[in-house]
Amino acid sequence: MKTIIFPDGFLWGAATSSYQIEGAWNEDGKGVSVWDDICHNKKIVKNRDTGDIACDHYHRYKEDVQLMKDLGLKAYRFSVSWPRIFPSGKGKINVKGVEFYDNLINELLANEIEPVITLYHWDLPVSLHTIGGWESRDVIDSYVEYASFMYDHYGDRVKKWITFNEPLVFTLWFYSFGLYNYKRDIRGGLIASINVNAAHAKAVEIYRQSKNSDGKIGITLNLSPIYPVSSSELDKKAVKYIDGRDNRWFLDPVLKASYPNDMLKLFKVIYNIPPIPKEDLILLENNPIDFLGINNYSCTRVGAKSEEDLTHLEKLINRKKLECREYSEMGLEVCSNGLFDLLTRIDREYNHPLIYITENGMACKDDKNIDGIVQDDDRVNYLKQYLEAVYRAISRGVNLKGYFVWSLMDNFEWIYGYSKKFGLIHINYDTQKRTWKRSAYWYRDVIKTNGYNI
Ligand code: IFM
Repeated sequence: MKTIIFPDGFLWGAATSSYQIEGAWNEDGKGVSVWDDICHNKKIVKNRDTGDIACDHYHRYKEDVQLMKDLGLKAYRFSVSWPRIFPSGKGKINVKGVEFYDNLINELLANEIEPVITLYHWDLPVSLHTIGGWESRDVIDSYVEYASFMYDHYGDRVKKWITFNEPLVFTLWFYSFGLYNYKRDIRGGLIASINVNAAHAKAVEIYRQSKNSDGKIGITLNLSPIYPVSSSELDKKAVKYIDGRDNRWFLDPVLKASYPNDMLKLFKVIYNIPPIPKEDLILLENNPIDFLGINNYSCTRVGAKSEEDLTHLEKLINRKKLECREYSEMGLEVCSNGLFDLLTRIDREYNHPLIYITENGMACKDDKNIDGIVQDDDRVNYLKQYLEAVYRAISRGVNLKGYFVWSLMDNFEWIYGYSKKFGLIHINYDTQKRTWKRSAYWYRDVIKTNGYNI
């Protein structure tokens, strides 16, 4: 048995997002978000579930902060619902919505839990979606207006800001399966991703100019280590392209103020994307981040059967399960060494950035309750393995200062509705009763002792 002890001051946290937990979708003047619209009007979400009530966190935030306190969390990462603050995306502010986050932040601070805010975790005000969503440069200005308000109003108490959560997912992936308009539109997704990077850089710029600029600002990317299914040259090329699309396309702008040349060429040939505006690159250059948030759950295995395959990037992902590996309920391979590879690679190739793991966790079956504790041994094993990889990376010199479990509690898992559960805390959606899982007790002890036995 080995004991792992993390460095002093390591930031132990848990994460959630507004649409996934808040509920109160139309209360107190909140505007409609794209996810309200998707859930109400499109037949895409499993069981036609919606986030209308979700975990009812909007009304139960005090009880939830108490849970965090009992867990011993040092930090809580949550996102703000943009349409709760600006119901139409810009212009008139909704005072009640502003008050909700004031109360939440004050409650966290009163319990010595650091609030970490994600400005955007996918719930775009629907009025901005109708003018083109992230494909429209006008949305950048509205986002900057929103961010600016947030820093001015909450920045005296909030000292860690995340501009966006997982741009890869809400641009390239959502557009490529037609989430927003039922039309596969990878080109649109690429244009959206370019605009999001510009919005990110502007949001960093105005943070530095705000009256509360004494905190830290970064972005959260979902990143994956990419492995070839064989050592053939074709498979290695496949790795380069998927790594280019899913990792470098997002890392390079925020850490090198550039876009990867190979991908620019490929995307021009396949999707005829326009050139990156010069002013975007200048903005990115002038506005570096303080930290990189990394969300990681698994690894990606890829391969190509022919040169022709290399121009259809989706075909390169190998979705066949390998018999020797373990998989989560999301069908994702448990691959903690992959996180180690990813962290050491980013450290090496991107000049030793400050990193927080802003999400990591597992969807697993956890419907047994013994003596009042929900049994989720698979999740405990998963977290043990992944935290060990984090520890190894830190020991190798990676500048990693904190870790947030996804998620504090079970919640609305997007197109999977409530069918996938990631929480440390179980939610009974009929009664809204919160019940601790075994993983919650385990994590509480990890935080208390700043480590664990493996
Ligand atoms: O629930 C999501 C979250 O919103 C973004 N990152 C991945 C999580 C689990 O799939």
